[in-house]
Amino acid sequence: MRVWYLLLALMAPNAMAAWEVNMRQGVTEISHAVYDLHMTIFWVCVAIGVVVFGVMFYSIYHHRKSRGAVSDDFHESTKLEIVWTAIPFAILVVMAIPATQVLVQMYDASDSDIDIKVMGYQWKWSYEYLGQDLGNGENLAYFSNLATPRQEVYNESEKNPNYLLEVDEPLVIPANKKVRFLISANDVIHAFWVPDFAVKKDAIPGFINEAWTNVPEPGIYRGQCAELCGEAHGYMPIVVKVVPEDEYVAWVENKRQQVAAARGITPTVASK
Ligand SMILES: [Cu+2]
Repeated sequence: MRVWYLLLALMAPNAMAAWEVNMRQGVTEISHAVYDLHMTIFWVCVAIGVVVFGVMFYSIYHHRKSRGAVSDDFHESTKLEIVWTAIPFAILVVMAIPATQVLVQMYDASDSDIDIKVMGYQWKWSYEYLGQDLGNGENLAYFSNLATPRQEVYNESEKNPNYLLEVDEPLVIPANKKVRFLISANDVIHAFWVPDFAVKKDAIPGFINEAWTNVPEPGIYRGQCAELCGEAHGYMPIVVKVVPEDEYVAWVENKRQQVAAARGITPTVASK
């Protein structure tokens, strides 16, 4: 197996990525906490597996019928039942402590610097920047559509590296700021998923779910709708462009003017 793996890696270095079986570490403090938690629980499971299967295989081998082994009679042993209830219970409690700590952190969307309403549609996303008035009381908002050419989808031209993970208008957020997402949907259930931020929340019509992120490094981060939402579910990617704060401020102002002008609204003076 290993030989084939190496051979494949030598033949096609890009294929290595496809062989990754672990979850990605992501780029935020929370995504690292989630990864570390995942690894901790994984090793607890490995240890349990080694002990349980170790005892099992040892018993099968050393107390086999051909050796004349006679089964012990410990049916309805209260002592044993207490032990095999207490040990898993203790393990679960030990695992629940770090898990709860990470969950509490993930759910704490308070004190955000920027609030963005994310709406799922069949089949695109819209982003509304709360508090960024266009000049008529409405917030700056726009749609983000798939940008992959149809020719690539129908195999009429070669697929680019960001195939089905590219949009016309990305979500733009500043680096090193706490950004809160208010997530909902307009038609059916979608899910807003950006793996690098460890953000994955259902977008449900009539409900507003919260998630947040604070991305330290500027860059382009890609995600997808993670809830089967109909025919073009695979055609509504999420692209988040994280930029330095000053660049973000300039972008918001520019975008506000642009959207207001396109809609014939006289834009107000910069609010922030
Ligand atoms: Cu969807």
